[in-house]
Amino acid sequence: MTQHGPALNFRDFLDELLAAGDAVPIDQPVDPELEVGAVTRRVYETKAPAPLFNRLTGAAPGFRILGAPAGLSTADGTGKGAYGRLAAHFGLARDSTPRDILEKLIRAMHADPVPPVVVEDGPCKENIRTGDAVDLTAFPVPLLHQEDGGRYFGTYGFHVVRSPDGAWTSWSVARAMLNGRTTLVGPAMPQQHIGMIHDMWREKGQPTPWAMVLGAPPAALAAAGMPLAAHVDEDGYVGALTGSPVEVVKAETHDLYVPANAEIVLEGWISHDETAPEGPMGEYHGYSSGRSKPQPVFHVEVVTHRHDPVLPVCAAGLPPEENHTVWGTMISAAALDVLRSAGLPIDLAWCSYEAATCWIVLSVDIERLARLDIGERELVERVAEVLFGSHAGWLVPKVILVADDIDITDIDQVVWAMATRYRPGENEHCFPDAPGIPMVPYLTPDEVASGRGGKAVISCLQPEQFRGASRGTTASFRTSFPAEMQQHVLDNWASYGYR
Ligand SMILES: Cc1cc2nc3c(=O)[nH]c(=O)nc-3n(C[C@H](O)[C@H](O)[C@H](O)COP(=O)(O)O)c2cc1C
Ligand SMILES: [Mn+2]
Repeated sequence: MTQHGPALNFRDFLDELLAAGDAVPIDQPVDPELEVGAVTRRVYETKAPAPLFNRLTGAAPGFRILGAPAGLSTADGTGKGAYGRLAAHFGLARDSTPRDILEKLIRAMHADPVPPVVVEDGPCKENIRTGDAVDLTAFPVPLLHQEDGGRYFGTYGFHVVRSPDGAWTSWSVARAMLNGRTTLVGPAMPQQHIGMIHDMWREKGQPTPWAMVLGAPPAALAAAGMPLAAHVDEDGYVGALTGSPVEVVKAETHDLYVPANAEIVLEGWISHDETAPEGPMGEYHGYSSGRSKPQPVFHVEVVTHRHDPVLPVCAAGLPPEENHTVWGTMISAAALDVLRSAGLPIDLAWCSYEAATCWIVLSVDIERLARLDIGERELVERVAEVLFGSHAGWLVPKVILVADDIDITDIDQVVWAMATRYRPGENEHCFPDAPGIPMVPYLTPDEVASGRGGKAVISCLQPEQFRGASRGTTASFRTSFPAEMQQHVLDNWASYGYR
C-alpha cells in the first residue's frame, strides 16, 4: 500500500495526464542522446502533451522517461486548461488559474506544517542495488542539448540533506550531471539551502549524507523548487499543502528519509574536497554559457527504484519549461507572501513565464496605495527592501510594478502597460548593491564575482494612480460597453456565425 492521488504519487499523476490526453505514450524506440531532448523541447514550444518515452535505445527494457512534466498545455475552447499539468502537481483541477494556484500555495505557508510519516516499506524499494551493482549508466540518462557538457540524470528531481543536529531537513531541486558509473556532479550554491547544510557538515569534518529523489510526489518536487525560508522543512510544507503527511521510508545507508513511492532514489554523500567539471547546460534563462565549471561530486552508494521506473526530465531553455512554470510559480507565491506580510499594497505577484524567471510583475492595489499616501520612490524603496532582502527575491533581478487594472498573468496586458505607462529615464530604479543569483545572463564578470548588481524596480504606475485614479479609461470589450451590451454580444456570439 502507498498513498495515492496526483499530488502525492508520481505514477497517479502520470495516469491522470494520460487519462486527460495531456501525456502521450511513445512506444517506438527513442534515443536518450538528443532525441528525448529534441522531442521535449518541441513539446514545450508547441504546448503539446507530455511525452512518455516507453522504449529508450540502449537502456534496460522497462526504463522510461517523462518529458515536460509541467510544460504548458494548449488551452481548451474556453481559454482554460493551459496550466493543467502544473495544477495536477497540487491536486487542483486542470482549469485552475494562476491565482487559484498561488492562493493555495500561500494558505499552506500559513498553516501548521504537517510532518511526514515514516512507513516501513514502499514502492521505491522494489529494486535495490548496492555495491558493484550500482550503475547509473544503466538508466537512460539523456543528453538534452548538443551543447551540453554531459548527460543529466537530475533535471526534475530533488536533493535531500539534513543539518548535522537533525533540526532542519531540506528538499531542493538542482540539476545533477552524470559523472561516472557511481557519481554525479552539480551545483550546491552557498546561498541555497543545500549549500548551507553542506557547509555545516564541512565544519564538522564529515561528508554530507545525501539522497536524490526522482519521480517524486509532484507536490514535493514543486515545494523543493520553492524558496521557502531557511530552516523551514519542505516536507512539512508539502503535508500542509496536500492535507496529508508525505509517506517516507528510511534510506538504506543513512538516516535520511525519502518519499516511499518515488520512482528512483539515489543514496550517498557529497564530497567537500572533490570537484569535477559540470556543464555547460542549456539553462533556465534560455542560454548555454558554453563553459563547464568545477562543482562538488555526489557519490552514489545505493540505487533503489520502482519496477519500470519513470525518470522525469526537464529540457531547460527558452520558456515555457519547468524552471518557469514550477520555479517561477513557486517564487511568485513566496514573494507575494513576504510582500503581503510586510503590509505592502500588492494584490498579486507573477513571474511571467515568458521572462524566463528574470522578472517578477507585481500588481498594486491602487485604492490601498492611495491610502498609504506615498510617492513612487518610497513605494519602490519599500518593495525593494522587502523583496531583495528575501530568499525569493535573491532569485529574480527585475521587479515590475503595475496597477491592478492589469491582469499580470496575461503577458499581452503587461507589455501594453510597460509600453504605455513606463517613462524612460524616470521609472527605472536601480539597486546595484542588492544581492542576487549570479546566473542572470546580463551580469558583468565583476557583478558575478561580487554576487551583487543588475537589479531594478521598474514602475509602470501612472502618477494619478498614487492617488487612486487612472489616466484615461481603457478602450476594450470589458471596459467600453455597458454590461448589458457585453452580455448581448456574448449571447449572440454563435448566431453571428462565430464558434
Ligand atoms: C526544474 C528546476 C530546476 C532547477 N535547477 C536548479 C539548479 O540547478 N540550481 C539551483 O540552485 N536551483 C535550481 N532550481 C531552483 C531551486 O530549486 C529553488 O531556488 C529552491 O528554492 C532551492 O531550494 P532551497 O530554497 O531550499 O535552497 C531549480 C528549480 C526547478 C523547478
Ligand atoms: Mn529550503
